[in-house]
Amino acid sequence: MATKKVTDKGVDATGDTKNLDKGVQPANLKTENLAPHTADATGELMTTNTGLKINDDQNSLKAGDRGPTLLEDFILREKITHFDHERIPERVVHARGSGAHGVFKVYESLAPVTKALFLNDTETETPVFVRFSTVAGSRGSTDLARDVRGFAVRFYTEEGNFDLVGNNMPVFFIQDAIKFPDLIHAVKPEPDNEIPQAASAHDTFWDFISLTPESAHMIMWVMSDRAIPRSYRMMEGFGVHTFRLVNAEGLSSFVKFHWKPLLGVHSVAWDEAQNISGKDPDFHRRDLWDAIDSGAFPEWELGVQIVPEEDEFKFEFDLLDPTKIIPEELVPVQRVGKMTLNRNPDNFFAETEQIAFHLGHVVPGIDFSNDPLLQGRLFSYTDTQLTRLGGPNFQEIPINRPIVPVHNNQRDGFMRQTINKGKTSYSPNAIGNNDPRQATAAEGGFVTYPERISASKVRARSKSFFDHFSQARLFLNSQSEPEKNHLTDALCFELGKVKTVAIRQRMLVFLAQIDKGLAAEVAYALGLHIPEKLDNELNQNIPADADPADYASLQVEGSLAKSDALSMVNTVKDSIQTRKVAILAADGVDENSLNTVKAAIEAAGGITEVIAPRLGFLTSANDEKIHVDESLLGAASVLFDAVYVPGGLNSVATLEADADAVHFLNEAFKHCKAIAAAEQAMQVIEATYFSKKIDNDEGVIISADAEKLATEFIDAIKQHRFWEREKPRKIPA
Ligand code: HDE
Repeated sequence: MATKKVTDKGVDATGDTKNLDKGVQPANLKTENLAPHTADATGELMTTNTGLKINDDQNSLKAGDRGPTLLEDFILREKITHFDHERIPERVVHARGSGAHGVFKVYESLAPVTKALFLNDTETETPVFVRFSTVAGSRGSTDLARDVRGFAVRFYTEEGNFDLVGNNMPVFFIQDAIKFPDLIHAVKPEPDNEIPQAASAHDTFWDFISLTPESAHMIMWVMSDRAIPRSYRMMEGFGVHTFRLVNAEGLSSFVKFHWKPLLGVHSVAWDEAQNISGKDPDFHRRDLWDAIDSGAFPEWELGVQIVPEEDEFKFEFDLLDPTKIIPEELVPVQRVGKMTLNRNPDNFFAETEQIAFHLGHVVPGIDFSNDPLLQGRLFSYTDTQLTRLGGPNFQEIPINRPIVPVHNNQRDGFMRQTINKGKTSYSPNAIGNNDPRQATAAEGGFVTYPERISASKVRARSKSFFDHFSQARLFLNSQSEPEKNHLTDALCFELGKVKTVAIRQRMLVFLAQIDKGLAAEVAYALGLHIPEKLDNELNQNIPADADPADYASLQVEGSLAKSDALSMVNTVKDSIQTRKVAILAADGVDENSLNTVKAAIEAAGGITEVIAPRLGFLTSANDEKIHVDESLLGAASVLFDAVYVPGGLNSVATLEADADAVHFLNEAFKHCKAIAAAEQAMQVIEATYFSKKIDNDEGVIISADAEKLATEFIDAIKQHRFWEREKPRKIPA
């Protein structure tokens, strides 16, 4: 095995030069730490695992060239045996994911609230590894499933690993970890026929939800467009639970963690998501990889909402309840640092698959709250990883190693890598000078926050967790009209796939408690009436001997009617960085019309692809050759953010008659995307069904002046989508 050189400039820590011309990141402590475990076969001879050089890797050893294979063939046996054992179990949830390396830096010291060094020192660049994921689907499932996205960040700090294992939604379906297996069994494919894959639109999921009122708030998020992001790079992240920060004086405050993407929060349309799932199931994975590979590094700001300990009971919801947010209007999100993802993994399995996150990986200055969901998670992660990674030594896998030394008395087990010296593996010991010794707090030893607790042991849910609907209503009321329509359509779609009418009916009662208008719209689409309240059936999530009345949801009128932070309409719309623009063209295209707009989009950070009836080169009106990136056969409008048709009489005539080109435009219009055409290309637009609807549409730009068109087109792409097109509700294509 050849290991790579570590240098401080020019070559990154893995010795990889492929990104050098793309502003490559210098080596950091984690890339240095990975380097000795990285192999590069460039220019090397092939060997067996014992280092024996292999002379023939094409043929097995046989008794005569037409004879049987010999058991003696250790080269064949080694190769096949390894292959036979290549697979490990996928994650029981969040199986489908993509990862990347990066760095984090805090803007200003957070020493007043936490002693965590990586949040104190503005000079320290902390290496990170991030894994984004969907929850329900298997490893090979589509990226665009309607689902929550995992947003797990590992900080390799100088005090050990800190994992912030969050999601792209700030709340969760359930309030107690003991319900997690039920939730996941309900959403996963049904156990008799393993259908459907990566989808919540089926009976068992909605059966469970309809009986679990605490899921109301999360259901609003999952039915919103947040569940179908445009890109991992355009999602918010949330730690979900309330955590605890502790400063050097031992003073504690509560904290909610946020990630705010600098590109804004954007989603695709549901019809589009379903199409992307067919055209490119790796859409998000590819998008993340390509962005980092091209040097367009994704960035997020870390946000914190800090609540002083004495304000714990100041809110109308319980800070420990993971189905509640702290509205940003009540406690503003302070942006305290920035994370940049700047390096793709070298090997998906070794890094993205083998990373083992755990929210119990903390550093001094960060501690837990008593959120019962958080408390259960503290058990689950290591437990599941013991099976997934095959034993107790998975912390020695390179991606899981901290950048600081590890010393303790844990020993042996399958696949132990470390060769621990000495006679002692116990503490206290005198033979070995009592090493390794415990660290004092001053030396950085972790000391649990001495929270005072005096209570009886009970299996119970706190009454302060019983308001299930007011924040669901807050979310709904904070959505713009198009967002509300999408949410309603999502519910109609999902419940429409549910076969059992009683489940649909229970869901209508459930929804009516959030909003009668919403329930009425869904009831209409399902061809049902909203039944009278089904009191005793609604909340089955109660102990066997309890009086259901004691567990009835509290109907609280939240004091906040609306929170702007909950609507994606209010997100950042100031850039077209990495937005993909399709340029439809054919032989005879007007070069100036094509190149002026292409150059302007690229100068603004967008990506263009020329799409033509066939691959190879186009011949422009001036006989110049123009490279074609995709043919109309392979391309699809759903893989782009916007589309442009340049002029050129012959090109325009070809496209007008090409059904795929016209469909491309129709579909882009349906999905509310920015569309531009040179005036000369008007006849292509006229071949679409929407040509009569473009007069007042700010997202359709037609001009004879290529420069003016480029400027207006770029402004339109920044808007992301023109949802107002969806009036009355749907657009044909
Ligand atoms: Fe997880 N979760 N989870 N979860 N979770 C796992 O751990 C679990 C929850 C989250 O990219 C598993 O290594 C329980 C909330 C992410 O590798 C498992 C409960 C949030 C990932 C597990 C929850 C998350 C996981 C499966 C209820 C957002 C993927 C594989 C108490 C704050 C991490 C693994 C990655 C993965 C358990 C609820 C986020 C089984 C018991 C809430 C991002 O241990």
